Amino acid sequence: MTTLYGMADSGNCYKPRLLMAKLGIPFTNVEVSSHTGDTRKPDYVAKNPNAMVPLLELDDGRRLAESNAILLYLAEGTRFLPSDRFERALAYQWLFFEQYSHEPYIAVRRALLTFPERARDATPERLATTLERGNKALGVMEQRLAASPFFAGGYSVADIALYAYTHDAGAGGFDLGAYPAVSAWLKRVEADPGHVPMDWLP
Ligand SMILES: N[C@@H](CCC(=O)N[C@@H](CS)C(=O)NCC(=O)O)C(=O)O
Repeated sequence: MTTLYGMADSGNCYKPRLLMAKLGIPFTNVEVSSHTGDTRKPDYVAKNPNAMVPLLELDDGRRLAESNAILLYLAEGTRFLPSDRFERALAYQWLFFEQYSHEPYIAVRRALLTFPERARDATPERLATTLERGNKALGVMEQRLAASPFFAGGYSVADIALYAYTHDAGAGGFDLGAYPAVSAWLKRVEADPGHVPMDWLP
């Protein structure tokens, strides 16, 4: 059976869990947590030299890292990857945006404020930078979602990737009330059939 190495409270790991739940793909979940240092232990690093979760392991033993690459692999041939060439490129655009302009600020600020082992990194400068850049990312999303119900045509991997940390941005000190189009989109994502919350496990 497919195995997902992941962390329960990681948005990056929630992305493949959410998509596999929606697609009805059975999988075994193996908790490998950075809180306990398990992501850096030799037996796990032998599987993923980048020492991070999520990691998808297929039945035949092949492994795939990077949450958005895993989403694209799982979504192939499904409604979650647009068939139109331009909409598919838009989905890629928003996946890259998520990793470069969103996750490093919105997810990291949440980790700095809520993960005990990250508390020493939560300097005033780091908190200020992540707040400013995270709000910039939310502003970009607000502009897109004021004009379009989803990021790339219909509901797609782009929405899953951006939902993962945006829905819990409040834990990182972001005020989602200032972003009405983003808030309305969160509800649309949650209303899509088969949605499961972040703490869902198979
Ligand atoms: N770009 C990677 C980022 C993954 C990532 O940041 N994973 C964190 C958990 S959310 C991790 O494994 N950290 C390991 C550690 O800090 O030891 C992805 O999208 O999969």
